[in-house]
Amino acid sequence: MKVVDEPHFVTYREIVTQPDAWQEAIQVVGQMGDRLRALWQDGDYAHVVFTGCGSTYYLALAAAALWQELTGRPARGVPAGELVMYPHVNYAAGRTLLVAISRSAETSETVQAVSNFRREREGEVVVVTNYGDRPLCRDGDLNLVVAAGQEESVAQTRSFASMYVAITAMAALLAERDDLLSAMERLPEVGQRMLSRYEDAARSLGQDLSLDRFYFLGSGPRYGLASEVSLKMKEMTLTHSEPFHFLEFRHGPKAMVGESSMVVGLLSEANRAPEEQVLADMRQLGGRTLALGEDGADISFASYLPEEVRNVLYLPVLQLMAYYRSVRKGLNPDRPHNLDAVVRLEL
Ligand code: F1P
Repeated sequence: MKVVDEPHFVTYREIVTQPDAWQEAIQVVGQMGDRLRALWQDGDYAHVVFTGCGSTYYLALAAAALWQELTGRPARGVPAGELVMYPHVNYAAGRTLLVAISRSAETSETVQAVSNFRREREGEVVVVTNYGDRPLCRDGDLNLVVAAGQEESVAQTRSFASMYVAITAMAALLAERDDLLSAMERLPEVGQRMLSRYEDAARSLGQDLSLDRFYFLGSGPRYGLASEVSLKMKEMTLTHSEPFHFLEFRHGPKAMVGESSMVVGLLSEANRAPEEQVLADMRQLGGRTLALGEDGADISFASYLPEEVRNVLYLPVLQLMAYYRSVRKGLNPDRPHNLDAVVRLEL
């Protein structure tokens, strides 16, 4: 049976309704504000570890970079499986705040990492999830549950963005940046506008099957997000795709660039010139490029929001591009090849 080339899959609905879940994420953090502040102040943490698996590991990477930028406290993102197998190379001495991120709140490695942490380490656990009634939440000192991010499809889109917005709001709150928190209120409206403005572009790029490889470049707090959109390409479209830090791309990976490659740049404000130069160099080599940024890019946010809190805006158009490519390839974006929504293991 031919798959119709229309947005009938739940993944589509999940992508386009995500601004509502962002809104809820901001509210949830607002409601938990006093408890979060008390935990952070009483905890006196030497460092913060963010963990998850797959998409939520990439979220952990993005979250750790943003957290350290805003709060000044050392933070890192580590896959939950690595925390289980190699705790000594991933935890430093001193009290730790462990932030466990999981859409399902039941991924075995994440549940195990949290339970080991509670038994063996000094510190507290914050769980960030879309489901409040699942095993991981039993071990959280504090659970941030964004129910509006729940999903039927396997690949994370709305869920990822909702949890990322929750963590962005939590970082702004604990950094005592009320200016950032109030700016975030405008995110859902900007996200909605971008989805309507750029859906045609996402569709035509997604439907271009002359492209056979994608590279997503992002630096600093954007590397984790570049990794996540690259994973969407793999999961939904079974296409060769890799993420890199911008300047790393010249150190080997560019050997793969040619007319069938698309290099997507998640441009920053502070380092825009050297980042744009990487894209220009790749065009010289015959590659195609797509730039996303606040203004003057192929996909422009025009958000007027501070850079620290607008990173979620890189996601929706690229998720839609993966969605349309999946459908054009005759795949089912809701049920990617070989994947389950939750990985359950005997650990
Ligand atoms: C994590 C995850 C998903 C991925 C896959 C398996 O789940 O790796 O990101 O799409 O299908 O599970 P979770 O712990 O965030 O629920």
